[in-house]
Amino acid sequence: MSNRPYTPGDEARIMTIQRYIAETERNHPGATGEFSTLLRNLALAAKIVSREVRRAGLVDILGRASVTNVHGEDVRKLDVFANRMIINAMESGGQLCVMASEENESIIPIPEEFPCGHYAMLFDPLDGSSNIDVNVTIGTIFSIYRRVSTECRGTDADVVQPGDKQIAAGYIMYGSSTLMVFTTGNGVQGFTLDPTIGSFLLSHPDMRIPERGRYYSTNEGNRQLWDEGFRRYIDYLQTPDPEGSRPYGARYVGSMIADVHRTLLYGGIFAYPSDRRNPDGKLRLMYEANPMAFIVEQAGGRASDGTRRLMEITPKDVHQRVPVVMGSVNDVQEAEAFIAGTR
Ligand code: AHM
Ligand code: MG
Repeated sequence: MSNRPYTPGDEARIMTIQRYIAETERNHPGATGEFSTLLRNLALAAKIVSREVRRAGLVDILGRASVTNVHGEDVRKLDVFANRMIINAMESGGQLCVMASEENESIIPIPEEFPCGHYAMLFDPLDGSSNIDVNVTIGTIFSIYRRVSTECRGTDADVVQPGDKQIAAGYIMYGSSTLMVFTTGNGVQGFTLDPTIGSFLLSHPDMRIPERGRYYSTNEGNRQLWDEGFRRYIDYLQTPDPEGSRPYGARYVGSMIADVHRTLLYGGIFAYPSDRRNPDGKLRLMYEANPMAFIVEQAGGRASDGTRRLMEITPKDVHQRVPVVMGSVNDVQEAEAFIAGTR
């Protein structure tokens, strides 16, 4: 899609997410449609969560004005609410065998009353918890695998697979607009929700990350807790060079989706390294790091834990944490060199 202004007749070229999924499926002879239905259900779940996120502030005002304050609890617990809505939207579709969520300690089996399918889904219903109540961008992250167990209702093995085995991943960002960005291993597509017609429209086709950027994104409040190598790397980015390619600008929202999305579009680096307080990092491998790594790699970038490719890590636990360094290839390689002490 070009950036030229709208001209009459453009409607014919509009690519909705439904049409995109259907056309992609047509290019896969033998596809049963199960996976396409799963993606369509996800888009629907995204719309429902988006509606609730958009209404949250309003509901809060109404809630405070009312004596009973019936909605107040929902607003404060918007992440729990989003979790419930995604489970509701996905469990009855018949495509999933099991789910896992940041909000649930154990795996989420598909209830007996619904058919079970060939896929497993992990998700973080509303990432960026510190930003939920202050009207700053938050989002949903998802990751989809093929079932590997022989159990129709799935087991832990289905949701604890290496990131390399993902067959789809993406995020829905509730920012100035609602955007759904995903990959099925064939590039990265971004769709913006047009609230007037209730459809996701292709707005960011074939997203590519620049090979190098001008921004770094990390929580510098942790500086004194960082390892020497990463501290030296950030010092390096802040040091002016004669060519003017440094210092880099600092950008940090504190919502991984927003920070990685900006990094995808402008290039640069997003990092949540290990530190003295979080020796394994803060972010979760299975439903935060791996899906975002899949997106970043599919856009031509690089995603590691500082020393090895995130998607090659053999996971042990659905909630395990991992250090994260992702973004433009050249920037991430440079960070890895500082972390390894070779620069
Ligand atoms: P959450 O799952 O509790 O929302 O935590 C994950 C979030 C990420 O979105 C973000 O990158 C990071 O935590 C920010 O952490 P910090 O506040 O320590 O900078
Ligand atoms: Mg999270």
